[in-house]
Amino acid sequence: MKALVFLCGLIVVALSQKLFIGDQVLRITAENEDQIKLLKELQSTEHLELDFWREPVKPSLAVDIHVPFGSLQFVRTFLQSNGIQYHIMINNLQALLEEEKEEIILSHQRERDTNSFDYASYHTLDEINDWMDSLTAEYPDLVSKITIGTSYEKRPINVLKFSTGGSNRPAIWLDTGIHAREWITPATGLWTAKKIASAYGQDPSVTAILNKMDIFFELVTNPDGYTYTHTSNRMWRKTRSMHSGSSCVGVDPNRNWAANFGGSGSDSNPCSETYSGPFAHSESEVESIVDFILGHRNFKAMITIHSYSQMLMYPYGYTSIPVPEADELHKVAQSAVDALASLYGTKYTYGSMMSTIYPASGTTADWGYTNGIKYSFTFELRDTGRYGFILPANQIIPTAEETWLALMKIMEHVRDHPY
Ligand code: 0X9
Ligand code: ZN
Repeated sequence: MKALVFLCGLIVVALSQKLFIGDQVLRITAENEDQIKLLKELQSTEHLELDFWREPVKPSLAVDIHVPFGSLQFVRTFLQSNGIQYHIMINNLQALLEEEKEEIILSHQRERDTNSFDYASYHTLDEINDWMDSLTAEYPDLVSKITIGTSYEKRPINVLKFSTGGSNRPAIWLDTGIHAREWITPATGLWTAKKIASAYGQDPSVTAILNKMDIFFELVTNPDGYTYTHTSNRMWRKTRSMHSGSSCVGVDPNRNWAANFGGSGSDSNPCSETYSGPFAHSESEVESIVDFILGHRNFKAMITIHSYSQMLMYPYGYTSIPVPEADELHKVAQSAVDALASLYGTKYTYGSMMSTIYPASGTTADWGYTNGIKYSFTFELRDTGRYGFILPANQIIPTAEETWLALMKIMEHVRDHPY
């Protein structure tokens, strides 16, 4: 009987999930500005329902488009007739998602502690919350969980605090999972949080960081969106809030911060994937962090982790005017990406957000920087587009291991350069 109920449950979940049968992800290499312009026109053709995983910006940067099956013929003809080169990165998105699901079912087990936990698999929000409780129970003198707010759908916004004492020590902020579909980021976050906890008292460098500073780590920064990617639509990016005047759901939480809010690289259309929201900090997921960081008043670093593209970036994201500390931040980024590459040869590009990826306004790192947090960085983890947001689970641990080397370089620099 129990098995039958479980099976029915699975079928109900499966039926309520958005399907992507026959959808493709195309990689396009624009040869000149005219082609970029054409791609932008394509992007604004709403009825095609294209999802630009990587936007058209400049000819040197590849453009990745998730094309629904029904729009494929039009898009292919459009590209061919305009002489725009492309190739198929993902041939059938649904097939890749099925593989991902199978892997989750295979590895699924009720983990009782953070040692037997399967870090090489993707996990649901409930599993992550249970894991956080285990971690705090296993390292009671180092790790605690604080709730800094509530999401739109009333889920707690949890942050892990790593602290060896003192009062209001200088602090480092880390967040993963602000964009719902970027599953590799909370998966990397779990491994990283366990690493921090277990390395204290063992690894002299981590110990020296934690003897001077506190680390705050928000693993699932967009809990409603993350849940939605598990239950309904794997490709969801935004929050799940509703705003008057539109039936479209969600705000891009990486366009919602008060740092050139509403400027270039963000969209005022509520149906857009880069919708900035009705006003800055309209999203409680963003406002909770803002209130927490401003209330704390002693944050020295803010590191926000996204995927994909293999990049490490510092402010600004909305203007090409360099920040006064650009030389220092550039050197820190360089040493971090060098350390990262030393493990598996994974190559990262680095530089200001504006010059490395594309202009965007209202982002986390620009908010951190303009609020006095000099060491504000944005990571874009693996890969460069072969799998994009659907990075196979067997890459979780290698990704976390290499990212750790980069994070350590940044955190050591912050530790050794008090300001
Ligand atoms: O667009 C974003 O928010 C980030 N890329 S993602 O695919 N993870 O969504 C990049 C943000 C980098 N910042 C700026 N370009 N300003
Ligand atoms: Zn992102």
